Amino acid sequence: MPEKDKRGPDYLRLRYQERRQAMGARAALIAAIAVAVGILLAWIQDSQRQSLEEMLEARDSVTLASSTPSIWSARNRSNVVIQDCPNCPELIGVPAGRLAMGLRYETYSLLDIPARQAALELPLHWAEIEAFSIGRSEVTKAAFAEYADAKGLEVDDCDTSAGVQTKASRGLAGWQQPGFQQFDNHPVVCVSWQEANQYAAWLSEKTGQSYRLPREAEWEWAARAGTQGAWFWGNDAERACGYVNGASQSGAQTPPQDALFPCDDGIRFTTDTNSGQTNPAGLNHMIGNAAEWTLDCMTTGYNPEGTLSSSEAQQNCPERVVRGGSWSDGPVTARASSREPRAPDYRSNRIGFRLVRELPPE
Ligand SMILES: [Ca+2]
Repeated sequence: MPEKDKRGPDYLRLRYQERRQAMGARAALIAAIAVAVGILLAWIQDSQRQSLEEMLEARDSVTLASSTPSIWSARNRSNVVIQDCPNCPELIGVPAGRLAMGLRYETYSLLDIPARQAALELPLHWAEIEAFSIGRSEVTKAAFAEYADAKGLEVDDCDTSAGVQTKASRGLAGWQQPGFQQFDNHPVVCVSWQEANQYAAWLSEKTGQSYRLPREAEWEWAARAGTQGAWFWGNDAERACGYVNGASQSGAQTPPQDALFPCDDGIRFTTDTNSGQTNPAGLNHMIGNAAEWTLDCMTTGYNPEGTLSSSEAQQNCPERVVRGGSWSDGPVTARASSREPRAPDYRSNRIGFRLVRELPPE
């Protein structure tokens, strides 16, 4: 039989109170540490945001004073459109120049861009651009089909989680069936970075010309075409539906990646690559419709000395840069300076591409 506790109820009550006090003190200490950590994190975030804002403001004054929109005026722009074969891109010449590349303070504050996303688009820096020519539209489904037929390329694993009514899926969907209805003049989507490059190589061989994906700086130079706003028509998101096939009110049933444009374009998925208003360079759908692969390797921010990465970095590159946003993106993603990192073998029904040809039209 166990021996009875002789210390009595008072002793036990005392022990109990002591234990409760000790637990209370420990809880108070943990709470104090949590508050201190919270304050520290908030301070770090605040100082990061502050330095981001200082960087943006300092650079903006340089940019806006030095912009040269006149080379993009209709008077100075070449109206020559060239096409090397029936399904080849219709090419428009883009002048050489100096691009202030990256996020402007006005855009950052207007759209309340998350700090982590903004950091990818900074610092604002100068990029020297040589003349080139670029497809006035995204590569179409019909153009890609010619290549896919020639190479026997089949439907393959494509991320159709954007905008499809059924559950998010990956599997049998591919460029032929991206999860929504498309016509021949729509942009091809569900094409990986590798496949886009292979298409460019095939087209180069076929035409004897030099086709490739745009460098990221070339893409932004052509998309901005001398403009400084979030979009080529300015900073007014309500006017977006006259200019961009992004996620607008008619796409409200689909889960967008960010807030919808505050207007209705009546288009839910992709649309005719030659439709809509062109930008001052004469290009269609640089923003929206299909988001577009570029040649470059993603970096966490820009090298302020220039944007060209070393060839070594380009070869061992885990993620390439996608630009312009798509039919399923709202104002935070579908704009001139936003950057999206994607693995080179990734396929999505949001992402297609357009090509450049290295020499401008004569
Ligand atoms: Ca596009």
